[in-house]
Amino acid sequence: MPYLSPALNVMVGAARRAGRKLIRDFGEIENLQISMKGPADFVTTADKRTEAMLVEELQKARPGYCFLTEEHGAIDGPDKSHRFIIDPIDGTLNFMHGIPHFAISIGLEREDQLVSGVIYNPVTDEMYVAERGHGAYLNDKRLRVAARKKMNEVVLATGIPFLGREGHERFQHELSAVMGVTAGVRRFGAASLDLAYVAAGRFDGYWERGLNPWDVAAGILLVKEAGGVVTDLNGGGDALMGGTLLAANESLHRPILKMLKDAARAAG
Ligand code: 2AM
Ligand code: CA
Repeated sequence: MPYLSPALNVMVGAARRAGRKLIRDFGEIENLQISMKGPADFVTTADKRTEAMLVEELQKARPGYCFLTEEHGAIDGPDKSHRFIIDPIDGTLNFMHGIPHFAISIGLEREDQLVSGVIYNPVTDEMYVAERGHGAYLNDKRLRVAARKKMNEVVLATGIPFLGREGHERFQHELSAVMGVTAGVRRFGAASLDLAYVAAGRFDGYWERGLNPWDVAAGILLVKEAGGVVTDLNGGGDALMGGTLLAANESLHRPILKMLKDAARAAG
């Protein structure tokens, strides 16, 4: 059984409740695909409402904590030593298209250190939790990153720079370098779940640029507590706020980092 600190317990409860509502919203989405207007406005509303539910419940249980959320940005509180980092729907584009691969992500920082994390996929009812120093779990199962060492056996996840983002050419260089030596690359569209899958040993690694702290806060802790290594794409410790990230097991992290750096350099 996972160790749930009182705060993590509150986070799990909030994610479950918000997840139940999100499942009903997701059912509606399927009906909206065929309408001319599409589900965009509905999704925006669902996103905002989910975030409001989470913030309200967490605020009630932990009055005074600060927040950093996708919809509101920073919400200041008197207790500066604690901060919840929330993504109400990570994988919004999937959600909007009726693709059942999205999650609620909640991280908690104490004194600027990630201490608790929850990633919940309400469709599959997969609840990923991690508590600093107490390991990472998927439901009741303890997680460990994959042990694979041979590059030709690994499956890496990534994110493709989307509409309006720079770096398409650099990404293509990175992708062809990785494609040439690995067993395969996956792009599922929800950063939090990519990290959860690394923690679960499903993916051997994951890299992406253009990330926000709420996409990755809980996932960084999950991977680390599952024995993995997480850095930014310079190899430094700024994966949470720096916008770039590489997660992998201890043996693969360094060679993958080098490969990506070389490819990015070649792209100019
Ligand atoms: P979001 O769904 O919460 O916005 C991975 O590519 C990450 O980028 C996702 O976790 C996703 O988080 C974010 N993202 C933001 N805009 C996106 C877009 N237009 N397409 C794909 N991902 C997007
Ligand atoms: Ca997100």
